[in-house]
Amino acid sequence: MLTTMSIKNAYLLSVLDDLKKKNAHEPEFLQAAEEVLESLEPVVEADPRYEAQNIIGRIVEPERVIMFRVPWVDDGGKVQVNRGYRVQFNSAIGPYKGGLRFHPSVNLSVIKFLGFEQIFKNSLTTLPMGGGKGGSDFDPKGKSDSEVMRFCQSFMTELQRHIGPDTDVPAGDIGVGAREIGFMFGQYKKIRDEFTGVLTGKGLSYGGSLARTEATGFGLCYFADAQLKDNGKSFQDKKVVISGSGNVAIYANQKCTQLGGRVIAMSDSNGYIVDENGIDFKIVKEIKEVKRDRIKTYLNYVPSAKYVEGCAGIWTVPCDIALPCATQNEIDENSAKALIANGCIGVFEGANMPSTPGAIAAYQAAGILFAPAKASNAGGVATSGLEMSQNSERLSWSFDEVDAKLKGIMEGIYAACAAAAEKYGMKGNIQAGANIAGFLKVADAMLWQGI
Ligand code: NDP
Ligand code: 2IT
Repeated sequence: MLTTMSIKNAYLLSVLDDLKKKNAHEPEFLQAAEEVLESLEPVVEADPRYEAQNIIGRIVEPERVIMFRVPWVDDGGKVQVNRGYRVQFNSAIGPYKGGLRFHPSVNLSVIKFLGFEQIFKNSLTTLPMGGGKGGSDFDPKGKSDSEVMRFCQSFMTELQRHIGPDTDVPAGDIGVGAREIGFMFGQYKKIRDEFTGVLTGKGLSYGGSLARTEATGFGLCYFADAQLKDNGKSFQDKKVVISGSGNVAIYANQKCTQLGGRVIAMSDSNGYIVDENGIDFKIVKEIKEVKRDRIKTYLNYVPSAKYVEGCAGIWTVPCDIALPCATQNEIDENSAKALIANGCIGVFEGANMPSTPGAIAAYQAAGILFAPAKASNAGGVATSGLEMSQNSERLSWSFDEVDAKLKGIMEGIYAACAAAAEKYGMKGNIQAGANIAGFLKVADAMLWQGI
């Protein structure tokens, strides 16, 4: 999997070598770490303090990993057990912050890759948030609301002792939305007897922020729009393919349609739909948020649309712009080459690490635009940061106020990534710029705080 290896710096190579020995069974984590370390080569060579203080060796090691048993009773009275995780990766610039993922594919490697990425993403937002991530191999799909509630209560019964509004503030991710956050918040409050902003993505009636639901998808499009404009392009009249049909995908559809694009394909893990007239995000919202149904039922609303079984084929649908918003490694080298051959001008990542190293190499070789997840999907956690601010001052801001702050943050992240790339001799390489800009603030804080 790690095919892009080009690090020459001896210090970075020794850290990477050690990391591979210690984490040999964590391919996703190694993939995420190697991608960042590669970008940091010029930074480490320019400032000897990072090696002298072993900042890189420290930043790749989580401050704390918590793994726990989550027992619960299903509707048939049978006792089930899942595994829960919280990886508290780095608290140099603020309390640990990052989502919880409930999906059968969750394991320690997946949670560590997500937690590691979150360190740099949260730094890029400019808000005071450290990096963390958690979740479980529990699958909410096909479970009743009562089963989901009992699972969430059991999960929080253990997690509550490790988190707090100034310690660690989880939120949603795949399989964790408003329903799950509500059940977990209720359980935290019961056990701790505290009404605090311990989770973000809360319902509006109990401390949630307006625009948090839309924030990741909207933020992705604000970022893409800034990058397109900087390159003399825009969403106007562009054909857009969006993978996934969950929280990020739905609101990416809404915003890029507002910006003049036409979304012609969306997917779930079973397959994808194609509607050349443009997919109405409101129908997808109804299918996914209200009915919790499959994307193929879009054909009941729009019989002229097409459904294709299997999700990977979505990248063969000719488009101008690709917004991967489902999961990690969903675009491999072949899919990237298919996108490029069909004339795609840019890939802007909504999901975390959706492009394999081979796919990224293909984008670079073709010279198309590429926005890396830790920059382009930072709008969700940035708005979580705004939710924390509102909770702290016990006030709530209007939708337009939050949305305007989100837009400003995303434009600022694009500018910071572009500036860092240029400063370190890689003008236009937003991937390297994101890693460098995200790293510098955290590393500086670590230097100030001592060992
Ligand atoms: P949701 O659970 O709301 O939706 C996930 C979507 O992706 C569903 O359509 C799901 O299909 C699809 N999907 C999940 N796993 C796979 C898979 N293995 N193969 C194919 N499709 C899959 O999650 P989100 O929209 O919240 O998250 C999507 C991505 O965005 C993730 O990578 C997440 O980490 C990232 N992200 C989320 C943020 C947020 O605020 N929510 C913030 C930043 C990043 P199905 O229903 O069939 O499983
Ligand atoms: O990957 C992510 O940035 C998220 N799932 C959002 C995290 C958050 O704390 O809002």
